[in-house]
This record gives sequence, structure tokens and C-alpha cells, in this order.
Amino acid sequence: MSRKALIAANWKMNGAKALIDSVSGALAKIQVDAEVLICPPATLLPLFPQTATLALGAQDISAEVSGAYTGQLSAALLKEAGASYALVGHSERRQYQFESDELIAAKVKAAIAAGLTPVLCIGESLTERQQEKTQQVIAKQLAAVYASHPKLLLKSVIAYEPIWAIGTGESATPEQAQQTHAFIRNTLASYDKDAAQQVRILYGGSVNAENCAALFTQPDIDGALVGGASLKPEEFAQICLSIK
Ligand code: G2H
Repeated sequence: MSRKALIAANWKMNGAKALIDSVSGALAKIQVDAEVLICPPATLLPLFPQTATLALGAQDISAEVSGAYTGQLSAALLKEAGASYALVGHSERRQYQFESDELIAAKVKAAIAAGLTPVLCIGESLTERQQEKTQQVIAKQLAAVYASHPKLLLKSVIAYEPIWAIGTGESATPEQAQQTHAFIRNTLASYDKDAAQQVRILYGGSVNAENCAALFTQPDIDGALVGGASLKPEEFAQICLSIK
């Protein structure tokens, strides 16, 4: 099964018009064998040049369609602003905004209903890894979304982001990441065998130009969700070039 690789940038609460120009410029110079996605702060979405080679995404969406939800942005509004993807359930939102698995499942459904592709972020904390609970945590996060709605799988991307590797400079090793990605794919296969082979599973957590190539050799790693290194245009371009 060949899956189209996806390299996604998560700018988090960083960036400005100048970064759009420099990243677009760096990407325009290269030919990439993957889909490239940038998830900037939502206010920057309409400022990107429209190009067929660059997809845009939101970093979060509301689970609601419209109404009295001050400060929230619906999937439809984000789509109108230029997004075709949305990160859902990033660990920083689970941690700082106390997002539950149930809310995250509702956001995945809202994204798909509006025509956005959700990138569902999952992953274990350092303590959970040390207690050998990685698989248990991930299985629960996946079950909350797909156990009763396996049809959503074909329209989703999964990002495995071990919390202990996020922004720490300490990436999972390719073997560690592959082991968990294979577990994720097997778990998804228990919901829908065919869809599990088609779903792209990204690795995220301190991906950079030095460690990405080894990660990309692993059979169940279909790309990356890149944070800090995506704010450096030349390095992000280098990561995009490293995928085969
Ligand atoms: C994980 C990742 C991007 P970083 O959050 O989602 O960030 O690459 O900085 O660890």
C-alpha cells in the first residue's frame, strides 16, 4: 500500500506575514515528493498565496457549527479562510485547554462534516511511557474517536506525538516511533482493516533536518508534524526534501 507522504508544519502561536513570505519562498524553490501542509495561527490563513502545492490547516476547530461560542472558530469559518485540514487534540490543547477525548471526537466529526481533514494528535506522557502505558493510552485516545465511528478513519490523518518529545529536542528514535506507529495501524485495523492501510500516520516531536531522514525510512511513518523546525524556512524545506 503506497500512501502519499504528508509533511505538516505546526507554527503554534508563532509567525507573521514575513514568515509566510520566507517559507513560501523556500518551498517554491524545491520539488517535493510529498504533500506539504502549513498550520499557522488562524489569522494568517488568508494571507498565504494560493498555490496548488501548499495546503493550509487550522491548529484547532470548534466542535460547534455556529452560535454563542465567543472566541471559537467553526470548521466552516476556517475552511472559508483557506484551511483544508485541522489539527485536533494536540497535546497542548489537551493539557492547557483541558480538552477531553469526547470533545476531541466531536471536533473530528465537525471537521469532516465541514469538509476538512482532521489530523488527530495522540501520544503518551513521559510518566505513562515509564509506566509502560503507551499502548493503553493510545488505544484509548483512538477508541474515543473511531470505535463507534470507523467510517471517519478514511477521512482522517493521525499524528503520533509523544509528549516527552514535543519541543524538548529529544525525538523518539526511529525504532521507538515505528513500534508505536505499527501499534496504531494495528489498532485502526481492528476498526476497519482496509482503511487502516490507507490512513497516513505522521510522527511529531522534535523533528528536525538531522533526524527526519531516519524516521522517514520506517514503514509505518508516512510523514511528520513539525513544530519548532517549521519556523526555519530552509530547515523546513530540507525536511520536505528528505521524504521519499
Ligand atoms: C509537537 C511538534 C509539532 P516540535 O508539538 O506539533 O512540535 O516539533 O517543536 O516538538
